[in-house]
Amino acid sequence: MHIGTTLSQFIIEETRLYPGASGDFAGLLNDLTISCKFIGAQVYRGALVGALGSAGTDNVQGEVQKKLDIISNEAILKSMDWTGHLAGMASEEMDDPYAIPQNVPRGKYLLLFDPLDGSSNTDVGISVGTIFSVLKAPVAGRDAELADFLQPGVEQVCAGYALYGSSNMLVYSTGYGVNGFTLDPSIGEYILTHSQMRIPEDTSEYAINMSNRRHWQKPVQRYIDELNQGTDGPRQRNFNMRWVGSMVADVHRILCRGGIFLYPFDQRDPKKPGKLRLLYEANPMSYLVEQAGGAASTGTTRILDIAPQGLHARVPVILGAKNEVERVVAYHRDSF
Ligand code: AHM
Ligand code: MG
Repeated sequence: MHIGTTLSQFIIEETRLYPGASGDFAGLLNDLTISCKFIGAQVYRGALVGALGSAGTDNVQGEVQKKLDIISNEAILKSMDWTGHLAGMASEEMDDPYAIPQNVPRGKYLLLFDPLDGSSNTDVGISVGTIFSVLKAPVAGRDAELADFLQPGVEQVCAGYALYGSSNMLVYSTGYGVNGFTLDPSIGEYILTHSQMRIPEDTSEYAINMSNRRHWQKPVQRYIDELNQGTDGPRQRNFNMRWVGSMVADVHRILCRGGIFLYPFDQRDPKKPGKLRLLYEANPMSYLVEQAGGAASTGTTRILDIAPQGLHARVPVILGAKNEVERVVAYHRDSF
């Protein structure tokens, strides 16, 4: 049996596209995949290793932390902080950036991550994942400062996620399209299985938490209401809805078979213009979606152009099939 292209081989071959690459980035990505294998193993063993349930603590967002949130966060910190590739790390689960240990050289990259996205789904056997974003440190070789992380998404040098679903999959992009790898547990390697993933410009499938309808602004209400009217409404065809409640799984479905995902502006809490966080959820997913031929907007602004206001800033997210995202943007334009 032919083994296929391993992720390690793919990373090294892709790095050769960058003249003068030192190998630092390839090392960083390889080390990160080790934590994705570890986290996946903990998620799949679940109750067998006592990993389910709440940890009894809150994170900076005021959300209850699951045991797996903390396990996953620690796994990434520990598999990355010794490598010498990073000047700092930031995570959904930590108020402030994580400082690299004193005895380790400071590298030239910054790693931002949501260690376990969709963790409210861990106790009920539903897919979850890890989201990551890599930036260049403005000054290599010194400790990263908070301001160093506040770069717009267009500056990302790599973005991706690991999905702990029916398989453990690693999907990422460095700006040459989006490729997906499936973990072969029998050999412990991610193997290239989804080459150059593309999102069709049109779709008949959407993802949104409908229970929030009353909190949305008019343009999103109009868009979703029209989809729901199906053949009886202005779109004159039926649309199907899916909502996993794990962004990684919802975005993965869109990369595999198309669709549009919305976690729009929400009028519940003026301090939170959306639920999802810009730096480690919206930006990496928007980068992947654009690399796959889709679009990503808040409704009024391209997500990758936003200047971040803080490490845990939240933004409205509308991403996926280009023509559908453009339609939602046009509805916003019409109404303001
Ligand atoms: P988390 O990072 O705390 O898991 O929150 C983010 C998740 C996304 O994965 C998902 O799209 C969204 O929250 C679901 O929110 P809701 O429960 O409001 O439908
Ligand atoms: Mg999340």
